[in-house]
Amino acid sequence: MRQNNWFDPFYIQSHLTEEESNIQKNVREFCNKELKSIVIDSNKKNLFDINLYQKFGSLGILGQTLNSHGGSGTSNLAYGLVAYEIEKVDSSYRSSISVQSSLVIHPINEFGTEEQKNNFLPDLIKGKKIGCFGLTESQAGSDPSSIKTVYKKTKDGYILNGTKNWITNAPIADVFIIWAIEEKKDHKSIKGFILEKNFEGLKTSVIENKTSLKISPTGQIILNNVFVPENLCLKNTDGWKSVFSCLNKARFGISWGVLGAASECWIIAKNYVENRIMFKKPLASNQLIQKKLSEMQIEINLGLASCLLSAKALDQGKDIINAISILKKNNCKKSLDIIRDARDMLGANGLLDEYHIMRHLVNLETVKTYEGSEDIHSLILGKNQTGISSF
Ligand code: TGC
Ligand code: FAD
Repeated sequence: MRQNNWFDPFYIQSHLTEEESNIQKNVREFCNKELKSIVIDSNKKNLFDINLYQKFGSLGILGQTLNSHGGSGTSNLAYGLVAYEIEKVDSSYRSSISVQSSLVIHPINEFGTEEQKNNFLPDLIKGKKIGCFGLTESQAGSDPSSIKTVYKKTKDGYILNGTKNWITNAPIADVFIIWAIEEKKDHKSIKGFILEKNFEGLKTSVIENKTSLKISPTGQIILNNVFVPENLCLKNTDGWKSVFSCLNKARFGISWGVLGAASECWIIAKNYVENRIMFKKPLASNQLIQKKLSEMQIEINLGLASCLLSAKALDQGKDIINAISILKKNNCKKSLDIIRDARDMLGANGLLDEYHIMRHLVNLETVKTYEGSEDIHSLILGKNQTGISSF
């Protein structure tokens, strides 16, 4: 009999190595066992269990592409597959991994000294320490070049002042990657610093009234004359492109992740319409319903096929900046459309917690916004095509 490969029409699975398949399978099992059972309650209570970080560490999925300091040394493709599996449960859990791996471990590994790597990476990779990445400020979201957090050089270090806003993990973090500028008459330079939670003058607060990504703790970081010793400056950064290199990594993972959320909602909707009898027949027997299912299948699989290509290119060391903007923009948009349709296909039941879809829908409003909003990625692509900046 002909094999029906409706779920994987492009044979994406056949492009994975045995190691990549095993990582995907292990993470899927972990999600089913440890995350699915707590997700609804955690979302209601705005609760992130910090012990999860050590579990992520034991699974080898923090800083997983590093092959030093305890990292698993996996491919970028495996990192994408992990994001895909975890976001099937909730974007908050994928966010926790994205921030730790791409926005904290990556800059320390890429721009840090050997001493900084030895001091911070092993605990971050094991999940014994939690990190956060402070770039955004209230007046500097899409345009980070407007940040006002400043550093001032002193004899043996730096003094930092400013307030970061909308920072994932700020309320639970041990390690803070902080981006700050120095404004002189004729130039403005950016530097990254590693701060720790017990530094004098560093405070955090929680954003409590967030209606999206509720499991993920988000907050402010208030820096009031914080002294940062010389040896905690990320010395090897090179202006804004170093900041953006962290964002590239996180955006790559997000592009896979949102397809996980969409895929989960697609299958929930498919199972539902196959069983729901309306007008004396299953909803799945109506053409309009099948059209929606086919559109979900098309967009998810086109997205996955493109993610696969971009992962392979990244693993070959190619520059995939344009692909990342295409995927971050398109996958978020298409996933939101798919999840909205899935919600619709469940009628009133689509509004209930136990069907998960509404939670994914509101989460993706965050994912569409952070790491470059949908329109910012259009502008990046427009600038790269025409050479004209329209920001
Ligand atoms: P622009 O003049 O375009 O660039 C300045 C320098 O940076 C280089 N560059 C890049 N390098 C590497 N990768 C990229 N993607 C790069 N994009 C730009 C560029 O070549 C230039 O280098 P050089 O050598 O010429 O100096 O800079 P701009 O100020 O005009 O920026 C434009 C824009 C809009 C693209 C940028 O500001 C942007 O991406 N804005 C969006 C902000 C954003 O994404 N923020 C994310 C905050 S972190 C976060 O949201 C975490 S979510 C946490 C979670 O996952 O849970
Ligand atoms: P704005 O920049 O004010 O944008 C508002 C709207 O205007 C958007 O639709 C945007 O597309 C549009 N717009 C902006 N400029 C233009 C233009 N030139 N032309 C046309 N349209 C434009 N940041 C961090 O640094 N670290 C984190 O860990 C982090 N975590 C986050 C977690 C959550 C839950 C959220 C919601 C945000 C997080 N952020 C984080 C911040 C995030 O990166 C910003 O919210 C994002 O960059 C957008 O900035 P903004 O919210 O200030 O929106």
